[in-house]
Amino acid sequence: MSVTQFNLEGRTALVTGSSRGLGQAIARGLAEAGATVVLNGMDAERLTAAADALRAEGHSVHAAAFDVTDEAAVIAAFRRLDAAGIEVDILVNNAGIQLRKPLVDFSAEEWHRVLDTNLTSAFLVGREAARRMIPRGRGKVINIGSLMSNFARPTVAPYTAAKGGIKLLTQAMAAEWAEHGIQANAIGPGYMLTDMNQALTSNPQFDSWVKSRTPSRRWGRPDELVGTAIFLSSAASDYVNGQIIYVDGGMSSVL
Ligand code: GCO
Ligand code: CA
Repeated sequence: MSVTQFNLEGRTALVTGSSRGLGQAIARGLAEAGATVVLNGMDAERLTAAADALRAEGHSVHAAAFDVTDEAAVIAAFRRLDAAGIEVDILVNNAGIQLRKPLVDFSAEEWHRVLDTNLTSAFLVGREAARRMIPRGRGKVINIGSLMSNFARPTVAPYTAAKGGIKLLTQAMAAEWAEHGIQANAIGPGYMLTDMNQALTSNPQFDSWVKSRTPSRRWGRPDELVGTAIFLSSAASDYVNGQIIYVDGGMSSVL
């Protein structure tokens, strides 16, 4: 075993929802490990700014603006990557939204929007990536789950259902794709300091709940997901499949 197993030189990683938050941190980390990264987002301006920032740091970056919930857009985006000779060796299904309210107050439209963005997208993008990885006999799929892949709390039911689905979709991907040399795994972030959680970090009660409920007694930083993302993107994890690794300060393991 040598540390070169963690080297991603020559590999291309597509990270969905990577113009900010966890996705941007993961994309930066994979680039620092040597990968060429393909950033994705819906907002072309924000995506260009994120790509320019990574290029300014000396990394090899492509930007692919497409809606991960729109099957035709996903298919077209992969066809554009094919035409540009860009092979996705590593896929990080990170795109996600959060809506918080009592379940009885959710509309069907809001339910579908959360499930489409947080779960169906991993199927749509994963399917296109796997259709190209299978003939190559290798590939890495990393689905971003959550502490909520295994635990629930009030007001985030659609998100929790989607992240639970991500855990088992990851296992289903491993069940079908492992024989083709593909490893599909998940990362379950705990409470991280991201834009999506702004409403929580600025709420003193919630902030003290997270700190009392987390053995590490603090929120996580997005860059603290990078090591696990590099591990799951690299040869170091070639015999790891269908797993979810919680990066949560111990929250999911300790009462
Ligand atoms: C919430 C948060 C959580 C975190 C994270 C925990 O409202 O409880 O949004 O869902 O974002 O997903 O793993
Ligand atoms: Ca390649």
